[in-house]
Amino acid sequence: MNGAESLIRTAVGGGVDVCFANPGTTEMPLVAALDSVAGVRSILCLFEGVCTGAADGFGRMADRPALTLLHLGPGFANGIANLHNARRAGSAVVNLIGEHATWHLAHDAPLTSDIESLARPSSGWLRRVLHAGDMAGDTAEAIAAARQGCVATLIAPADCQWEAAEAPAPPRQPAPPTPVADAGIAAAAELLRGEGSKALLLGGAALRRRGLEAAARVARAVDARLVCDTFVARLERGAGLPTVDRLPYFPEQAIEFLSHFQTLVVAGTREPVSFFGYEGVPSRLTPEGTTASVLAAPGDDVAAALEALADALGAPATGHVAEAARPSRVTGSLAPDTLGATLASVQPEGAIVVDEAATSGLPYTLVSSGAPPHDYLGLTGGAIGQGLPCATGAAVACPDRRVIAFQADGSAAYTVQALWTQARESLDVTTVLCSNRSYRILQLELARAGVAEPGPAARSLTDLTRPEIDWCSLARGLGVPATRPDGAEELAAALEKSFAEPGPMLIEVLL
Ligand SMILES: Cc1ncc(C[n+]2csc(CCOP(=O)(O)OP(=O)(O)O)c2C)c(N)n1
Ligand SMILES: [Mg+2]
Repeated sequence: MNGAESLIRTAVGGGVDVCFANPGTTEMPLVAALDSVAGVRSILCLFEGVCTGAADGFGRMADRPALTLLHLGPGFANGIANLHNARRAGSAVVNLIGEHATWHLAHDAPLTSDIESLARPSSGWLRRVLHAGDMAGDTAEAIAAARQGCVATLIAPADCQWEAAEAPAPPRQPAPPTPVADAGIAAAAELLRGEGSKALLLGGAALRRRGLEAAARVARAVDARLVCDTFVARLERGAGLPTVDRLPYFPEQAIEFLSHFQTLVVAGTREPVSFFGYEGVPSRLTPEGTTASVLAAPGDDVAAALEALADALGAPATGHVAEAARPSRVTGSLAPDTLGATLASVQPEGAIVVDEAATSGLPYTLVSSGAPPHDYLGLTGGAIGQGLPCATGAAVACPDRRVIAFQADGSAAYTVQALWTQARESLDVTTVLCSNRSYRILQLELARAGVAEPGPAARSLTDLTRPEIDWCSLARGLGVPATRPDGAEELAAALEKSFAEPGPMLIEVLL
């Protein structure tokens, strides 16, 4: 057995069975090991940002890591933006980065770079393998670290891959989430028993069924609203689940929204801050008159904390669930509101909705709380180009469910190669491509910045015409069938056709 084989065997033994890869020369022993050791599905992605975004989507849906296999510093660097999103999501990911043979490094060959410096900011765990014999143990540690909800990065020099190694390492037990102390539960209960209107701001595991059900009990006991961050890693929502309102994106609106609450208890996330700093607008979104208190931070056992809080408040056994009905079908021309209502009116039970629809997606979230139960995945780190890769990984994790990539056009252009992987792997992904032919959000930001009449540069830098992107041709060229419906009825028919057929499809919605 060589080092590469000991790594793959360790991965298989640790329950890791998918590798999103874009390899090069320094990863050849690992590529060979993916054949000589059974148990890992190798999936080629044509850009490293697709590998990392897919691993993020896989981690969010499978609650265990996939591997990425990336080529030296430059290959890894191409994947950083989506690792940034994965880090913000608390996703389990294990990156394997091939590196020059240890004795070759001193010669400063063209692809040599400081991989640690590139990897540190997005990696919660980072290590360089020093000997082939360490490969297995280092891999087991990387997997255990990732399972705690982090991006773990292992730099594997080529000679450590090809030299002889020992047996694979047994799985290491990941550390469990930190329990919230009784005093913290009691303090939150005390606060929530007080006067005034209340909200719970939820994130992380609080947005999964168990956490949500406990939060809904608390909400019912003290008449509180349930709120989540604007961009969530994974929210279980829909009929039968508690309704959770999204914090508005723009800080003025978020502050106004929160000003309706005297008490804000934060569980599974951090106190909210503005996405950007704007002149004269506070960074911290909690208004002056609101008392915020953190019950459970990310990494804490938030579901158990919410259950304990519900019990401490003597809450009823169940909370309220969504009362909204699924919207009925709409007719008419396609705009964000008719698009959102149409999608919510036909999405199948158990859908996984990956929302990188940006400005076109807002109406959907407002009308879909009564849709059949589904998972909703957001752009946690704000680095665009995440949606199509994330949908790809989610589809690999959940082959029995339909994935809906609800996707803005500008963001799609970063990582459109994901469509090819969806075609090659026959993944059940329906991409709803919101073609507004602009960086619409940046046009709104220009207006917010007081630029009433954008000049030619500002217009050119926020506009996606000249030429207009033909998304249907692009998709077909990458092996994905595509259609451009005209009006809401045709859109509903195209969606239903895609949901009924296996494999990917792209539906271009001209807005
Ligand atoms: C990696 C990365 N590069 C650039 C940006 C800046 N940025 C934010 S939104 C945006 C344009 C989004 O346009 P689109 O995806 O078409 O959505 P729309 O605003 O049109 O709804 C850009 C370039 C970013 N957030 N992340
Ligand atoms: Mg756009």
